[in-house]
Formats: sequence, C-alpha cells, structure tokens
Amino acid sequence: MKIVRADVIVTCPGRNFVTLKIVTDEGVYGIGDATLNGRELAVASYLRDHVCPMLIGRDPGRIEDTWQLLYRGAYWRRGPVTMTAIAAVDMALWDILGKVAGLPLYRLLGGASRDAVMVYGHATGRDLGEALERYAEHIEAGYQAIRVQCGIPNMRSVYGVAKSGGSYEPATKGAVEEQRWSTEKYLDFVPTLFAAVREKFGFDTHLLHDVHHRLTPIEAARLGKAVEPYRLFWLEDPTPAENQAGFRLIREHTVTPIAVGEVFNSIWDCKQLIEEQLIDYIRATLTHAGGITHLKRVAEFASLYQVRTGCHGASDLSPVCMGAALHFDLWAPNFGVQEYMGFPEPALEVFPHAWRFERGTMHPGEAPGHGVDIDEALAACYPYESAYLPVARLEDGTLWNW
Ligand code: GCO
Ligand code: MG
Repeated sequence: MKIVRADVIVTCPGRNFVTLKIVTDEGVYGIGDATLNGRELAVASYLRDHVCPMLIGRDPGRIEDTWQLLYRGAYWRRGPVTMTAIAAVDMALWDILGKVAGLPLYRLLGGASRDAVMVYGHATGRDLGEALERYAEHIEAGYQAIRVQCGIPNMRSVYGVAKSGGSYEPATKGAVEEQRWSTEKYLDFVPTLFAAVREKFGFDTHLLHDVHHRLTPIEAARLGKAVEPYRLFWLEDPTPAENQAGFRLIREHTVTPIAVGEVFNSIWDCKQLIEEQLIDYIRATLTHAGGITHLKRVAEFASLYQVRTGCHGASDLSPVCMGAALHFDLWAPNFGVQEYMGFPEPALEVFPHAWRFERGTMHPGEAPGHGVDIDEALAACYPYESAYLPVARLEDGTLWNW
C-alpha cells in the first residue's frame, strides 16, 4: 500500500480547524487534526509546502519510521508548528492502520484499560453566583469532574470566562484583544470560589481549576497551600513551565496536585517535571505533541513516576483530536482525566464521529481507526477566518502571560 495524496483542509465551522487527509492507492484514507489556535496557517503551510510532498509513495504502515523521518529528518527539531504537523500525519496513519485492520484504534494500542473515559467539563461564571449555577448544571449532567473559573471582582476580563455568558471561546476575530490582569486581586478572591463550591456541593465531585500560567512559582506555592482544604483534583498551569526546575518551589510548599503541559510539544518539555515528580498530571495532547506515537512515549515515561495523563481537550482541538484522544485515554494505564468542552454544532456536522458523551464519561466508539471523518463539501462552506488568542497585560500595562 502506498500514499498517493495528502491534502490540507482549512475550515471554520464555528472556529478554525486544520485537517490533514492522507489517501492511499487502495482508496483507504485517514485524517489527522493539525489545529494550532491562532497560528493555523503556519501549520497548513508547513504541511502543504514541506511535509505532504515527502509522504507521496511511502508505505502508510511505517508509522514509526515516518515519525522519525519527519522529526529527525527535518534537522530542526520540536516546536509547536513542526510537532502539530507531525501529529496530524501520525494520527492519519494510525487511522489508516485501524481501517486496514478493521479495528478501533484503542485495540491497536493494547485494548481498553477501563469501561469509559472520565471527562471534566467547564463551569464558568462572570461572577460567583453564575459559576455556582454552571457547576450545578454540570452535576445534573452527570459530570464527576468539573473545572471552575470565575470573574474576579474589579477585574474587567479574566481567563476562561465567556463575555456573554455563553460558551467560552478565547480566540477573537480581527485585532488581538488585550486583557488586564492583577495577581493580587486574583489571589485574594480565588480561594473564596473553591470554598463556595465545596460548601454548596460538598466533596463528591472532582474540583479543577486553571491558573493559565499567570503566577510566579512562589505565588503558585502560596495559592496551592491556601486551597489545600478544598482538595482540588488539580491546579493547572500555575506558572509558565519553560524552567522546569521552578516547580520545585511549588512542590516544597503544597500538596495540592499540579497539572501542566497543554502548550508542551515534546517529551523534553516535561522530562524533568516527570523525573523529579514535580507534577501529578501531564496535559500534553495528541495534536500539539507529535501524535499518538509520541504521546504514548510520554505516557509510558510518566507511568514510571506515577504521573497520570490529563489531555488538553479545549474546543480549539478538533473533533478529530477528541476521537483519537478518547482511544488513547481508554488504553492509557495511567490515564487521569480528559478535558471536554463540547463543540459548536456546525463543527460536529463537518466532522461525523463515532465518539459519544454519556453522563460525564465518553467513549471513542467501535468504528475502525479513530472513528472521525470529515465532510469535505460541508467544510468548504466555512472558509477560514483570521482569529487570534488574546494577550494579557498587568494593570500598569506590562505584557504578561495570557
Ligand atoms: C484549557 C486551556 C484552553 C486554552 C486554549 C488556547 O485548559 O482548556 O487553557 O482554554 O486557553 O486551548 O488555545
Ligand atoms: Mg489550560
């Protein structure tokens, strides 16, 4: 079997998605997600201009060798654009393998390690009352794990909270949105949020929260210590992770579990974090971290140190990534939790899928491969719309981590 075509499809059914479709001489094809929020066209070009021509004529069954070719063979290693492009190829090749074998991806990986995948949903409110209402709705819908984010008094905008009260979408069309951030106001308020959740709903649900890289290590340590009584499932991205050793400071002061890694694209980004057991959950996901072949390596390495997976699953990763991630989660022996935010309705129509949600858990389905397809005619009805992630500035105007 040989690869005869590799096409990049850019579509915006509610938000931008980039999809790679690899077609073989036997008519079997596979698809992979190549969406990098706010930088979509860079990955599309990397694929179209540099990767796709290298794929023509290759045996689609040589998944590992193709991964090595695209990683080592580029000479320039790692980085979000490269690793997202490699991920899309990898995901598409595993999809083809599953279709040829007539087996769902999770069975190729070694079979199910659990009955279903626990997912966490987002309860976000412009104020405390609204956040608690959303939390109650998630309990009602059967969620066992819920992430809570909330507007901070006297702060105009805050990460994770929709402006309109609808579903949260960070990317904005047109100009880059500038937000203001105050660490002081945030640190003063956020323990109140967790206290209110625990007081109203008790301890039966897993409570999660995303700091979105806004604190320094010592501030993160202070927060982790302050919120210990609320027994968080995890505190996510408390501080930027380029300096992995910086997490030692957090660990020295608190037993609040730490999750990191949605912006990671390789095992090298988390090597020290994992080896030194500085984190509890690794958030890297298939699309941005080199696909199934590479994330499997990350998960297996993490399992040696009792670090569990918690794949990033924001709605800016396509339903293709969601499908593949659910197969991965069903298999991974050290699975922790999977993020699930849902998708805009048009996106669900463009990407017919075998995965399903049921009362706080998800299953990838039994379709061969990863079980997600693309309706190309429908995709063509939604042309790309330029959109950017916001930036954050401190109250004095200093550019900060968004
Ligand atoms: C999360 C993330 C997202 C990111 C988004 C950026 O935990 O889900 O932090 O909300 O901000 O994926 O593109
Ligand atoms: Mg996050």
